[in-house]
Amino acid sequence: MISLFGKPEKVEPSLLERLKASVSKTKAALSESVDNLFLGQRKIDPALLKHLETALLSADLGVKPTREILDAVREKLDRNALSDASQLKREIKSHIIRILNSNDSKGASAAAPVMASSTNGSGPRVIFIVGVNGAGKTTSIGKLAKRLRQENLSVVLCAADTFRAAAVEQLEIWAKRNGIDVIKQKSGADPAAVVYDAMAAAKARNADVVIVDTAGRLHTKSNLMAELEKMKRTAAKVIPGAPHDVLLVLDATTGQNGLAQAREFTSTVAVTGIILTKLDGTAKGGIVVAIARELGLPIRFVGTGEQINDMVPFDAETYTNSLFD
Ligand SMILES: Nc1nc2c(ncn2[C@@H]2O[C@H](COP(=O)(O)OP(=O)(O)O)[C@@H](O)[C@H]2O)c(=O)[nH]1
Ligand SMILES: [Mg+2]
Repeated sequence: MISLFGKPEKVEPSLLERLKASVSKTKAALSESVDNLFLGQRKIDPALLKHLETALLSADLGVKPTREILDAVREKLDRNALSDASQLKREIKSHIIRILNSNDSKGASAAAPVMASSTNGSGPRVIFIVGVNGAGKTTSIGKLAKRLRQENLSVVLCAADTFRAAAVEQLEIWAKRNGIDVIKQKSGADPAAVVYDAMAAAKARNADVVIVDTAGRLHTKSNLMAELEKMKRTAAKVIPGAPHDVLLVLDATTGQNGLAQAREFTSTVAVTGIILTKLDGTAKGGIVVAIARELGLPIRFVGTGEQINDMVPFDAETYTNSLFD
């Protein structure tokens, strides 16, 4: 069974280690500060709650989730249901998991077609990768292709970021690592024309999946969005129903700024899921909570480094546990 877009049944131990390492900074900022709150047997009082609020906000959980968590904590306190750090942590954890899981139903609908794609002859599954420059789109495509290849799926890459010559070359490097092909044109070509070629090639070859790399020039926002629309229409003409997924790549180190960018994208393109990159470089891993809460989109994968295996399927419990345990 292809677990690519589904809930991972079990995150492999090696991946779990990688995830743990990548959230270590966030963990230090969050979990340890919760522990510190209780040093010297402090009681849970308003001052302590203020410190907790600061810890949650500085891990970038966002204002709304932080307020919700604090409200829940206060409510339990009023009922004398919380007395020590471990109970407080458990309460925070269960809230975070609830927020992270609240978009799962949306995830489920995206999961099924991936699994069907290789068997029911409905044509290749088309995945668009969108996001601003430098977010990690091309790198994530390389990692995603690796996962798909491990599932024995045939993959075609589409170099629709035609704006920079280097972008095509970079995609080709990842293709080579995966032993797969890139459909490309000259730099400066119409991205929709490249999409057309890639769809036709994937169909002719009976490929299972096509992953489309796109440009991310946010400063020409209306052009970019018009360009994306055109690419989507073109894809659908060749492969009905395409794109089946539009994954928005977000750089975790940009924190709340990244969230603002994400809103720009989601307001114009029908994004179906998030790949959150560079979790390894930030103490602001709480951004996953803000994303789930604010965007209402499932997080599919998190990037934990620059190498081909440095991507972990996202799972709320695993993620939250690695933050606190
Ligand atoms: N540490 C780390 N670096 C990453 C990750 N994902 C991407 N990068 C780096 O981010 C930079 C930009 O990535 P790229 O894929 O070119 O972004 P694009 O412009 O969106 O296609 C590169 O130097 C990547 O190696 C990640 O999960 N962790
Ligand atoms: Mg790129």
